[in-house]
Amino acid sequence: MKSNNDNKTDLGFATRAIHDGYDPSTSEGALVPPVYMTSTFTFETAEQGAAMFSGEEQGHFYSRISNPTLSLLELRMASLEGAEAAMATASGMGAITSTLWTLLEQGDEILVDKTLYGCTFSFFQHGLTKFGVSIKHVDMRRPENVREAINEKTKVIYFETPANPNMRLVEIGAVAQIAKENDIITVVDNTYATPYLTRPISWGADIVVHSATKYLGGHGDLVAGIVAGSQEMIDRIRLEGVKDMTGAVMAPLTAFQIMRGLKTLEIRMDRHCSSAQMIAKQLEDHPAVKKVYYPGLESFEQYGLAKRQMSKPGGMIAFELEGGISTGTRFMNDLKLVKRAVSLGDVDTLIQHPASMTHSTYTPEERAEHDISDSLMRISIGLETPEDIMADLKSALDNVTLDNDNKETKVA
Ligand code: 3LM
Repeated sequence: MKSNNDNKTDLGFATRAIHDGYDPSTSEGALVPPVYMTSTFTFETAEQGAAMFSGEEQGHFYSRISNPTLSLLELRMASLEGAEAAMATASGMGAITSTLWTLLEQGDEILVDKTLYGCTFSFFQHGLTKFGVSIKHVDMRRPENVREAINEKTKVIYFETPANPNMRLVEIGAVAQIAKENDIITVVDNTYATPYLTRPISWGADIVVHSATKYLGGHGDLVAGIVAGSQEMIDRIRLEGVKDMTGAVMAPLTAFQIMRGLKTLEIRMDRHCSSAQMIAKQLEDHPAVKKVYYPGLESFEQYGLAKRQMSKPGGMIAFELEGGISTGTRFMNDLKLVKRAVSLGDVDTLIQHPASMTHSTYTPEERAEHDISDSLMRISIGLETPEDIMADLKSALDNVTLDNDNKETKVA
């Protein structure tokens, strides 16, 4: 298939996110690219149809395989990730499952980081294993653990950085180097960072997957995914994983919404990051808070790696309160502006409790083993006035401090 990133340029990130791959003169001068709301495409002749099916002739013929609106989004995502090509999918899980079902076979092993998004963990643990693929979890904060865990069955290494929900980072360059030496494919979930903050392919990763539901869309109004990588791999994922296995294709209108989101990705991320930095610091200084996990804090265990690998520390914060989860529940219920909801990367600030929500796919024992504490809370800092977000959090935290003080007085 033709590379969907043939027109690489030296233009900046935001410029490419706005303009790449589209010339208004090809669409009656329309500033915004048209949305091709069509499932199928007509052939001029029967021979042309046959040639397209055999791959002799390029072109769109059915929207489960390709569609011009999706192709433009794919070109832009490939450009932003620094990849040869990309594929748009129906969801982040659609991107992950389509990729891994393409890459893995019965008898293969996949090495995965210790902490993963709940449904990704479940797909590995309960999905892939049903088809004879074995899973090995390793703590990838230490790349040497990866080298030690590799065996002749290892075909794929998979991780998130920062990891959902505990913010642990993985050094992409070090792990990808070990993978290359052993002929293993590295797949990185770049949902938390987005290509504006981290570009895994530039560090040596082979494939990037995204939940585009999050920052790429950015407005909490769609579910979507992206895979980016070499042309050869994306062609395989398109024709094996998506076309024949998952059918997880994105709708044209969703592609249009994501392209609108991408136009403001850079400025949204700048604001997510600056607000999160301010809020993380103030959370850390509040007496009701036991621990904050945010890559922009000097107290963050992997602060040095965050500085090297991320251009900014992101919009996600994890933290624990003094008093554990019962206190956390009370705290969440006291919030007024901040919304109690899963998902992340939206313009609205969202808070959730991983152990009972996004990561309830892990058993309590698995959560303990995978460093997901029951008292961990996760907040996705939105684009509201940062002082308003902080004021809401502070007022709920002040109530926690009052409660804790009262408990201490009673015990005394
Ligand atoms: C969440 N996460 O609240 P979709 N990779 C990462 C993710 O965070 C997610 C996916 C993939 C959340 C969704 S929980 C029911 C809500 C790092 C999703 C999957 O298929 O687009 O949801 O992406 O953490």
